[in-house]
Amino acid sequence: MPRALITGITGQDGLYLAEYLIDKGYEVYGLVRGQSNPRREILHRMIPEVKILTGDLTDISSLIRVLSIAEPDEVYNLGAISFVGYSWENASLTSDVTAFGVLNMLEATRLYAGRDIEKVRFYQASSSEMFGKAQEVPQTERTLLWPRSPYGVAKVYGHYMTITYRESYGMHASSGILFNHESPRRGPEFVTRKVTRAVARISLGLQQELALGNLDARRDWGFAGDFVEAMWLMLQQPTPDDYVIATGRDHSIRDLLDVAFSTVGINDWSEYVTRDPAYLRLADVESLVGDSSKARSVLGWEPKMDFPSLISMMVNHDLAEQKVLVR
Ligand code: F7E
Repeated sequence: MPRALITGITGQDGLYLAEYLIDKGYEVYGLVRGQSNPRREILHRMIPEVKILTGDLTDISSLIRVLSIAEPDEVYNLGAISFVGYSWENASLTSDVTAFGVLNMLEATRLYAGRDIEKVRFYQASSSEMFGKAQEVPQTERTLLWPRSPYGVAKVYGHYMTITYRESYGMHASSGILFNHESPRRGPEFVTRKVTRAVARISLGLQQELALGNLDARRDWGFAGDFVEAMWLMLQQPTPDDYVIATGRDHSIRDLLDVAFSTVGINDWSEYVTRDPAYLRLADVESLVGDSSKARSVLGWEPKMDFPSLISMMVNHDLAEQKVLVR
């Protein structure tokens, strides 16, 4: 039975990846941070097969301990402070976790593997936020990185450190440059879930307004459940590499509003949506769209769910969830 260790297992991607690997017959270990973390209980209820280990990406000794218990064949480093908006307010903490946490995980994995460096395969969750002020359209693995937030800068550090470990130590370390990926498990601070939840609540008469920031931003949004498959495929390749994972189609926040509101039969959303400068970013990433040709040809990966289906699915999930809450 192959063994996998996932950091960030209580997040959206960690949950989908754990389910995916368990279905494939893996023994899955998950790193969970902190004392009395309520997510531990939620994870246990959702996926009881996962073996939970306590540790923190900022504490390398805890990572060495966890690796020696899990004895993984594959390490998926998904743990990060991932909300871009928050990263300006907590730039130092974001760097400690999202940047130096990657170095800690790489170094702990290298020490754990010892002389047999090829015995462990490593996946790093890189991000399209690294492209920031995009220097070409669409973005590929060769596009110049130009991050626009402390989060983006931290991800660039992790990305290059992963490449450095691959090139210095011969580690089987790959980076997935994932464009935005969403699902009903997305946190409500991210714009897709914020919108789908608000639309569900507005249609049920539980909320009157939805306050947003930049409506002109464009993103390449895919389904998180599709994207975790690409992570696994990267680690099954004979040689490690970096891959853009994206749908290749971008949409604006206005398009997102169109699809979400029309799912509940509202065609004109202008009377419900207000603008609040509090949600504007100090430097926003205006537009991102990825070219995943390399992943499609080398990994045989392609996204299955399109944007309208994804957003409608999220609205319908939130309608069901909100109905239970008000019952
Ligand atoms: O913002 C605009 C906002 O917070 C998307 C993370 O998973 O994907 C995610 O980062 C856009 C931005 O995601 C609101 O200004 C307008 O332009 O949903 P988001 P993100 O920043 O793209 C990448 C790939 C990651 O790696 C990250 O970890 O939407 N926007 N109004 C708003 N955004 C939010 N959150 N809230 C608003 O009210």
